[in-house]
Amino acid sequence: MKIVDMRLTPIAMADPPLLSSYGLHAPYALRTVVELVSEDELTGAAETHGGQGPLADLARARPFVVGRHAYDLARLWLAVGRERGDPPVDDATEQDAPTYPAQTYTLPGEGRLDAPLRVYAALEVAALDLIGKSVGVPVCDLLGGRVRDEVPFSAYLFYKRAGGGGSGQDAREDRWGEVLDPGAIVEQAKRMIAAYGFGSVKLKGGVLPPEQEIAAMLALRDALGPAIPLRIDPNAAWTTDTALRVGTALAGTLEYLEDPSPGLAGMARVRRGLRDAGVGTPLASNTAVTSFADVPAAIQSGGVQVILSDHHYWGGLRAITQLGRVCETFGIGLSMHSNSHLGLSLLAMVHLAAATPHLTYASDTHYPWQDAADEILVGGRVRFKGGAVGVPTGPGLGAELDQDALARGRERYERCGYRNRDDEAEMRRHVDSEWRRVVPRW
Ligand code: GKR
Ligand code: MG
Repeated sequence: MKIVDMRLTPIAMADPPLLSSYGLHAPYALRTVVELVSEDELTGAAETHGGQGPLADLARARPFVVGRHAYDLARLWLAVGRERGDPPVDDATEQDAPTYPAQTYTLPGEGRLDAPLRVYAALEVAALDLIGKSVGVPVCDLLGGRVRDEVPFSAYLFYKRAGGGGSGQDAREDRWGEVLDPGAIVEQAKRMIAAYGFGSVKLKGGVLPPEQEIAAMLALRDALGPAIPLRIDPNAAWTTDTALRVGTALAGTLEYLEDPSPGLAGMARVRRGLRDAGVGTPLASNTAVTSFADVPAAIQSGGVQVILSDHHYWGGLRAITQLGRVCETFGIGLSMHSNSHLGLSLLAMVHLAAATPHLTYASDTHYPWQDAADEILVGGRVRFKGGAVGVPTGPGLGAELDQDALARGRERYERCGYRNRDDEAEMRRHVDSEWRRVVPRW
C-alpha cells in the first residue's frame, strides 16, 4: 500500500493561562496534523507537537515518505534517523547543568536532540492508522492486541491565571477561573472529577513556594480521601534538599513524586534521602529519562521508579510497547506524560495503552483544558467515562478528521502569530518583565 501524499497541517487551539516552572501557557497551543494518503485513497492521520520547528522537521522527511509502502516502517525510521543524525544520547549521569538531559530545560517538542524520534513517531502513528483502515482493524490490534478495553487517565490540575484562552474570535469561556491557592485547587479537582470521573489526581507544581504546594496537596488529601491517589510534578523546580522536605511532608500522601529535582543525579539523591528518612515514595520522570539512551543510567542510579513515556518523542507507539517490556524486566513502573493536545493524540495514547500490558498508572492528559470548539475529529470531543476512555473498536485510530475543523485550526494558526511554545516569554509579557526560568528555583 504505497503512500502517494503526505499532508502537513499546522493548527492552533485556544489554551488557558496555565502555570508551571516553564512559565505561563500562551493563549494558543500549537499542534501539527500529519495525513498520509495511500494509492487506494485511504488516509491515516496523526497529531504531534506544533509550531514552525516540528513542521519544518516533518516537511524534510517528505522524500522518505512519499512512494514508500505504509508497512515499511523500520526502514522509514532508518531513513529519518540518518537524515537528522543519530537518536539522542544524553549523558544523563552528569550533574552539571549544561549536561542535564535536554528535556529538563527545553519544552517537550522544542528540543533538537529528539527531533528524528518525534518525526518518525508522527509518521508511524499516521501509517498505523492508514494500515488499520486498510485492513479493517484497530491500531491496538496492530500493536499486538488489547489487554484492556478502557484506559484510565488522571486529572491534571494546574495553577492558573484568570482567562479561558484564545483571543478575539477565538476567546474561550474561562470555565475554571483563577486558581492560586489550596482552596481553588481543591475546587478545580472536585469539578474535574465530577466532569470526567477521574480516579487519580496530579498537580502541576513548581509554581508557588513549596510550602504552599504542600498545603495544596494536603488539602487535596483531606478533601478527596485516601482512595484517590495523588501526585505532584514541579518540573525540577526544587533543590534536592527542598525535594526531601516536600517528599517527607507528603509521606504517605503521594502515589509518586514526579521530577522533583533536575537531572538523574538529583533524582537519585532525592530517592536516597527519602529512603534514609523511611519514605518509600517512588519517583517518576518525564525529564530525566526521555529516551532509551537514558534508561541504563536511570536504572543504575536508582533515581527513577516510574518512567513517564510519551510516544510523541520516544519514537512512536511500537517504541513504547517495547519500553513496557524493558520497564517490566527491571521492575520499573510505566505511565504516560502529556502536553496540550487534541483528540487524535488522545486516541493514539488510548490504543497504545490498550496494547501495553505493563502500564502501571493512570496516564496524564491535558484534554480537559481544551475546548470543544477546537476539536478536529468528526463527532467532536472524545468522551470519558469513569476517568477512562474506551478503546475504539473501529479501524485505525477509530476516528476521522473533520476537514472543516482542521481548516479552522489552520486559520487560527495563521492568525494567532505564535510559531513556537515560549512559556517564559509569556510569563514576562503578563506577570513579571524580569521572569526567567530558574531550575531549581527553591
Ligand atoms: O503543560 O505546562 C505544561 C506541562 O508543564 C507540560 O509541558 C509538561 O511537559 O505535563 C508535562 C509534565 O508532566 O512535565
Ligand atoms: Mg512531568
